Amino acid sequence: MSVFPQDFLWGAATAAYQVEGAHDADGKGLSNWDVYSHLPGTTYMGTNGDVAADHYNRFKEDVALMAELGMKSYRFSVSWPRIFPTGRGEVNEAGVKFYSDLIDELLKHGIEPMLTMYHWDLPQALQDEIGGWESREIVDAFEGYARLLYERFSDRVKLWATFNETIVFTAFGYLTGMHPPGVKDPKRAIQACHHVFISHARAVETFRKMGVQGQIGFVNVMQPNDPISDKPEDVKACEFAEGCFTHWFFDPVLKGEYPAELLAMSQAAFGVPAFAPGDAELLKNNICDFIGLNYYKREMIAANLDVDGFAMNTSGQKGSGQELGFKGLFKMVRNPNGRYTDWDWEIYPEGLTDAIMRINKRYGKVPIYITENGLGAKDPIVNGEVLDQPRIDYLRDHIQATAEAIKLGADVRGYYPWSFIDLLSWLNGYQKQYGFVYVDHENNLARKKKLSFGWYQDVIRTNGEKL
Ligand code: BGP
Repeated sequence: MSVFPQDFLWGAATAAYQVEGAHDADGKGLSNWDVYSHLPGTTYMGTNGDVAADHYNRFKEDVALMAELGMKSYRFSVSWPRIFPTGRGEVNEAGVKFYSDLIDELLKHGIEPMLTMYHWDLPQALQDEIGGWESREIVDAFEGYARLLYERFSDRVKLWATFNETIVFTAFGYLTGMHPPGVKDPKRAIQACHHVFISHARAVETFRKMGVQGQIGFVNVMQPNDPISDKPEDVKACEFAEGCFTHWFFDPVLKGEYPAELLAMSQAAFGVPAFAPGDAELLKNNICDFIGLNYYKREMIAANLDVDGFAMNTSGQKGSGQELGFKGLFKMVRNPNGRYTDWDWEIYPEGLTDAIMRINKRYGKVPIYITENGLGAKDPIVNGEVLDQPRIDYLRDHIQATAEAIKLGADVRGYYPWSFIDLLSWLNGYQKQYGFVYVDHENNLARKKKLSFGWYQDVIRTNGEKL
């Protein structure tokens, strides 16, 4: 007997900027990524999502492949500037039609849509006109966008997520400067992040006021932090890292408040987050229905008196990453006994069981969807076949880790590997692949099923019994 419930949602995920292409088609406005990726030196070898996997034009072919794979659900994101070219005001009906057609096509094949409203592609006009996430005005703009999505799609979409990985687009966007708008300032990062939580809460409030039938959640990445040794200074550094990376991002949406100690520290050090009247109540009254959990790796943490900086391996040359850290607080260090990908991400399936159970412990039995999990690799091609056995091994071990958590009592309702099809990796170009479907960039973006495609087909068909 499978430990996965009968109605478990076996799916796969993508995001608009990474898969759609057609960046200026049919009235779409520019996003922050359309602009940023064209600035010299921002992405791996200058790669961008102008064309990506051309999913915008080939979505019917892609949905047919999803159906062949047996997917029960598909997680995708909506590009805000496709709907509102300048972020608010006039609606671009052609953009609405694209997602409406996509949703119809999915439902025609019995595939349940899971819609993410914001997977990092902000209308550039909102950046230019109001200052993006740093501005309080963004809350109204986001609520207007959310409302339009509910009006047009809630007759067919039942699973909604507001934001994808707030830690990444706020910390990379405003703290390390690696994502748009390329700012490096903790104070600005923390306030931008606060506006995301408030926008989320407002979108949840509107969802409920409008009586939308469905569930609304928030997607966070979680990399469980473990201390590199049992020395008290490493354990303490690790607790602090877990607070910053995990509690800061889960507490506001699952408890309706920030972790008190960290909040006090942040306000003392930087004067932020600054609350507007009503913010605390808004957070408290709009706890979300589920959490989307993205899991790729864990982080080993050590006390840190020396490292100050953030330089990632974006080339896929194993070992080229540097130690990352915040001086005086903690650093992320390599596990001498760990297995690593070519991008220096630790492969640690037990960490997924751990991540799920840490959520359970802190927040109770909240419904969880694993909204991303996967192996980024340069897949071997032998006689024209894409033999991605390492991906199969990775996913199998992580599905088992999910089963473990279910056995321990967690309410896990779905599993969406990243990604359905090969697509753009934000900072790592097209050579870091994750998909079940290969996209041939030398041959007009032709689709080809990888070895993992047939394997995942069996997993879904047997409800996770045949791994
Ligand atoms: C998550 C993002 C995805 C995806 C994935 C893989 O953080 O939500 O959009 O990109 O990570 O990351 P990468 O492409 O950097 O390997």
